[in-house]
Amino acid sequence: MSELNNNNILSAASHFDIEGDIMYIERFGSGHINDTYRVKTAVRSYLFQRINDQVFTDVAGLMENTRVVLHHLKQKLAHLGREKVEKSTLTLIPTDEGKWYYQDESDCFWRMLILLEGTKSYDIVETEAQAYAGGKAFGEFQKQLSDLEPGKLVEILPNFHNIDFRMGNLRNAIKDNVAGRVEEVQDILHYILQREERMRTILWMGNNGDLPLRITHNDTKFNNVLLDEHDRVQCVIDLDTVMPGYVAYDFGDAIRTIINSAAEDEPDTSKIILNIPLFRAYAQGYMSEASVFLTEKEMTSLLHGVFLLPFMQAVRFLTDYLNGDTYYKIHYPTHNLVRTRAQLKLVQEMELYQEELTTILEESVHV
Ligand code: NDG
Repeated sequence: MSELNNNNILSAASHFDIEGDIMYIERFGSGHINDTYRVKTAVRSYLFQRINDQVFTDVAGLMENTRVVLHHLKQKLAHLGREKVEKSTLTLIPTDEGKWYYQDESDCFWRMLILLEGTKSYDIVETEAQAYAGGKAFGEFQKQLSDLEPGKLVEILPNFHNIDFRMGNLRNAIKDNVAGRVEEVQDILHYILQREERMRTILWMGNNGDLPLRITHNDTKFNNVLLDEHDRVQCVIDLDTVMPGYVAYDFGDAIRTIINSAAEDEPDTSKIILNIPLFRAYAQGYMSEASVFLTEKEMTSLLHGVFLLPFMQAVRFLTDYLNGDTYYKIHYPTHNLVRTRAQLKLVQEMELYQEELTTILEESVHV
């Protein structure tokens, strides 16, 4: 996507029905896909985003999904009153033509949301209370959407968590070798291929009819939960990938960030160790909401998700590295390689603690 200057951003922002004159606009957040800004007016703050239309090629479908999901969530919470609803769910601001996104002259796509003041998000979880809150937030999110017909949403990124699809992309990247980097990653490829078969369990269970398709979030990094000043859940954010999926994907992706004592892209892999108490706290928080709707087989699938998601994330980072870094935003040339190694270290650690993780999950179902 093209570089933006302040005039482009300001001019796009002026097409939305916001309250008050714009005082300033600044970069915001640490997302890898969209460009995000905070727009401050004399009245309040807004979150303003340029949607990455190379990733989300169907922007109209994406925004319609968001609208349907938000409408459903807001209806579920309506009994709590308007103020609470606005604090606990995202609110889209329409354009002055009454649309949910604006397409500018350079074909950039923009959307505006209310920025929830006084909230915090964490890239690394610090306390068990936060981990529990995160589990509860995503469990509740799935529960609230469990009566929304999956067919009401477009599968906005088809095969998003399908490991066969991701391995296929990796194989294509190896074959094309556009950046000439295949030779230097032989050890990693070997490690990945050794584990490929085992990582197909969820896909296999799903294809067998053992797992119901539900509406899932599909990007349950811990920093996609906003907490209030007392570390209570306030709102689940980043609804771009909400679509039909299996609950184990959400569980595994959350654990990927919760259990890791270091950042997703920690270059020193010796710092990547598992924080087991945080795993237990997340699992308990999740089960406190989800145990009422999960089937037995879904419960057994959760552990497979815990292994699969860091593995799949490594496959995706590595694929992007081999393709010359065209998907994720990177901050230095080997960033995707460093991210790959960090995710695989997590898989390795999880393998060491598999028995403990299994026991904790079994126990948290019965708390
Ligand atoms: C982005 C990705 C998400 C991935 C994460 C890694 C999309 C749309 O980065 O899948 O897990 O930090 O690809 N989102 O949020």
